[in-house]
Amino acid sequence: MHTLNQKINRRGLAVAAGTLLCVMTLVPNIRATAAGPTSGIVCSTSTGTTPSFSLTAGADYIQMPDGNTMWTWSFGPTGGVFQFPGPVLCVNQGDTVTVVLNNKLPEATSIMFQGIEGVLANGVPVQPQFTGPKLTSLVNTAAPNGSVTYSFVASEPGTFLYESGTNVGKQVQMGLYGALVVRPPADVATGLPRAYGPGTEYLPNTEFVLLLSEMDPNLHSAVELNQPYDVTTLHPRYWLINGRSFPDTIAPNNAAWLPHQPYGALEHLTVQDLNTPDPNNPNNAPALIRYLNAGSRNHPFHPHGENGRLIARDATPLLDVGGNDLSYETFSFNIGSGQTWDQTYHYDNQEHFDGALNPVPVTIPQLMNLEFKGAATYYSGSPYLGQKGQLPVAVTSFNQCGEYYMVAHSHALYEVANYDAGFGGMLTLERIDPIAGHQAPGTNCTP
Ligand SMILES: [Cu+2]
Repeated sequence: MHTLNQKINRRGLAVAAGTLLCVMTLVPNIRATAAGPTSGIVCSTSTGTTPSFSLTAGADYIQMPDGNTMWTWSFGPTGGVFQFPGPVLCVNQGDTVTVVLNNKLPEATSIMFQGIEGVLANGVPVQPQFTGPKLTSLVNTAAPNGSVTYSFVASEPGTFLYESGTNVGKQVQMGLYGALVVRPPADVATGLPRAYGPGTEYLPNTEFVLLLSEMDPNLHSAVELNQPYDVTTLHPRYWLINGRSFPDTIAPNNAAWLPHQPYGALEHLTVQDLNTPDPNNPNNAPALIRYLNAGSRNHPFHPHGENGRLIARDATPLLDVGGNDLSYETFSFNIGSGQTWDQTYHYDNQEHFDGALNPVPVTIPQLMNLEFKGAATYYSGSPYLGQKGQLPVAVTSFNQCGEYYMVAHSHALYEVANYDAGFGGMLTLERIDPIAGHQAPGTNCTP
C-alpha cells in the first residue's frame, strides 16, 4: 500500500483502498473496560530495584477476527487471567530482576531472555545453551507442574524478547513469548523518558509495543489434540501484532470481547508542529515504537504518513564506535526473526492542517478511495485535521473528531490477511489527533 499518493496518505485517508475489504466492526475509540491506557504500552511492573515477576505457562483459546479460535500456549501472570502474548515486563536499568516460571503445560518449558546474561538462583547460567556445554544441564527448565526461578541484572536499556528456550520450533510457535523493556534514567533537563542515551527522548504517553508473530492453525490443532506435527511443514495463516490480527489490533487494550488478548496496537498520536508546539508536548518529543519479532518469519514493516527513525536494533543503539549517531529515517525496514527494533516517530503539521493557516484545501478524494467496507469510512469529510465535513447520505464514518487515520503494516501483503482473506493480519492504524484547541468546537479528541 505504499503506492498511494503520499499527499493523499498524509491527508489521513486510512485504508484508502476501496476495493480491499475486511470485516470491520470495531471503532478504535471504544473504551477499555479495565483500568489503564486505552492504547499504548501496558507495563507489568514491580516496585523497587529488585523487581520480581511470577509467570505461569498455560494454555487456552484465543480469538481470531474471522471467528476462528486457536489453542495457544502463553506465559500469563500467575494467579491471573490467561493472556497472550505474555506480560510486557518493564524494569529500570540496573535492577536485579527475578522471574519465577510456573509450568502448567504438559511438557517441560523455560524462558530465554534474549541478549541478557542471567543466572539461576543456584548460580547456574540461565541460558546454558549459550554459555555452557549444550545438553549438560536442564536445570533452567520447569517440568510439568514444576517451577524455576531466573535472576538477572538489567544492565543495558532497551527492548528485549523473552521466549521459550525449550523445543522452540513448537513452543514459540504455540505462543510462549513476550516483551521485556529496560528503561534508562530519564533526561534530567526535560524530564522526558529515554529509550537509550541522549537524543532518544520520547513522549511518555506515546510509547507503543508492536510484537509481531504468526500462527499455523494446523500446528495449534495438532498440539490441542495431542497429535504429531512436522514443524518443517509450518504454514502460518494468521499474522499477529501483540497477539491480535487486524481489525482486532485497533481495539483498545483490555477490550472486553478479547479476554485473553489484552494488548491493542493502535498508535494514537497528536500532530506535531515545530512552529506552534503543543502545550502538552512543549519539547516536541516523538513517539517511540518498540518492534519485536517473536515469529520464525521476517516481517518488512512500515508506517504510512511519515518515515520513522530507527534508533536501535536488538537493544543496541545505532551509534558508531565513536558514539556518533547512526540512526536513520526509512520508509520500510525488515524485522528479522528474533530481532527487536526501536523507532521514533512523529507526524508533522508541515501542511498546516488546521485550515486557519492554510485556506487552500486539497481536493477531496472520491469516496470509493475512502471506503473501508461497504459505505463505511474513517474519513472525516474535511481535508483539515480536526474538522468534520459532509459525507454522502448513508455513509457511516468511524471518525470521531476530524482525526486522521493511516495504516502501519507488514509490507508482505499476504501477511495482511486472516487465513488468506484480506484485509486483516499484521496491520494496525495510526490515529493522528489535532493539537488541543485546533479542533472544531463541539468535537472532542480526548480519548
Ligand atoms: Cu503500506
